[in-house]
Amino acid sequence: MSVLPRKWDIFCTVVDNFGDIGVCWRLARQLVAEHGLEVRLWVDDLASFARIQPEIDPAQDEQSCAGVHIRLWRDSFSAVQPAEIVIETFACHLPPSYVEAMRAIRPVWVNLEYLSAEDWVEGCHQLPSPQPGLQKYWYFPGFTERTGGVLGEAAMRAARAAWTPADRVAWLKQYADIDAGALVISLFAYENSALATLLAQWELMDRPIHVLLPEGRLLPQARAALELPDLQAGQTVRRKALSVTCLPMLPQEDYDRLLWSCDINFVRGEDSFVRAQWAELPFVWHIYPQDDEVHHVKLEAFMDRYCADLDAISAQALRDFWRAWNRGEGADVVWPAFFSALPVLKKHVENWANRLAVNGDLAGNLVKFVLSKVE
Ligand code: TRH
Repeated sequence: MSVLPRKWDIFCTVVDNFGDIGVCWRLARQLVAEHGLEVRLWVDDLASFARIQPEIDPAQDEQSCAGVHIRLWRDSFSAVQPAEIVIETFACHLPPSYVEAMRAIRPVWVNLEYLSAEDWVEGCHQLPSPQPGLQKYWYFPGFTERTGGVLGEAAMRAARAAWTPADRVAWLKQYADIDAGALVISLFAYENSALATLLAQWELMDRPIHVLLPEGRLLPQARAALELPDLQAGQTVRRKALSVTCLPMLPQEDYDRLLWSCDINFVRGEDSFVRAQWAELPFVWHIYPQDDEVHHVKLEAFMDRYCADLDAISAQALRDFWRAWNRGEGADVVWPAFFSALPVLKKHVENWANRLAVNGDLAGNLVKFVLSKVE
């Protein structure tokens, strides 16, 4: 019987934003916490890392956090002994000297890819990708049992299940003074030209709306729409039914708690998108825009899967709102239908999360795959 090798290296380049390190950091921590592995995480941008995990010191080339050994991945990569398992994330190109050293010990080498709901993913998942003197494998996260699943730690799922309405109120209170009956919305997104008219629409709601806006790429447009050029983290602005509180960047685990505490979560990219699904509350996905517009195909692929067993009216409301938000126009026009669908969408996301859990989580599935490849 094969024995799971304990030493793992994970390589992460931060292309932009926080999703690359966000995914790698969760994976590394989970491999240590739930599988008892020794993980070295190589990252080329510690400053971005520190934004989601404040204990990280960007000035330290080597440090440990949550049991993970963290190393700054410099261009001038000095020779190290490769681990027994090597995870290259998002095709990030390992240092040539490291690959050379791998030839001597022939570790299991996996390229962990980006998450997509498209059908072709099932056909490519776990395929070998032969390299001179080495074997590499593709590994694809996804939403079906023929993919690697999505990241979802057992501890997070237990904490989410135990999160009570009282926890929610107490947690939110740290950041904002929120009316008891308000619809609370977290709003994490890229720049979006649909924002101004959507905020204007929310001002006119019968019910109070409280928006929690993480500081970042959407903030300049929020400042312009609210005519408050100095709006910054910690401040709240009120306009008729609408209140907007700008939040500081939260540590990653607190960002989960934010998602568990809102009525609707606007999320983006890859990692927050997955966490919103585990939060089991209605969400709106702003997909990472790509130059060749291929993101629209990916958006439709996810909506097809996600809406497959949703009633026609709620599915249309979701599709219309997500499309408008991703197009950057007309979200205000389709908001009323989306708002009406919220009770159904809440039940729906709970069922969806239960089904996701049946596929197993990405870290656990990856461990099983690696074990099957150990010679
Ligand atoms: O930041 P993102 O847009 O990340 C990415 C990158 O753009 C990447 O290059 C791209 O390939 C990928 O998307 C698809 O969105 P994402 O993936 O949601 O990552 C955000 C991370 O930031 C996530 O781990 C949650 C974390 N976060 C915090 O820890 N605290 C916060 O306050 C917020 C708002 C986010």
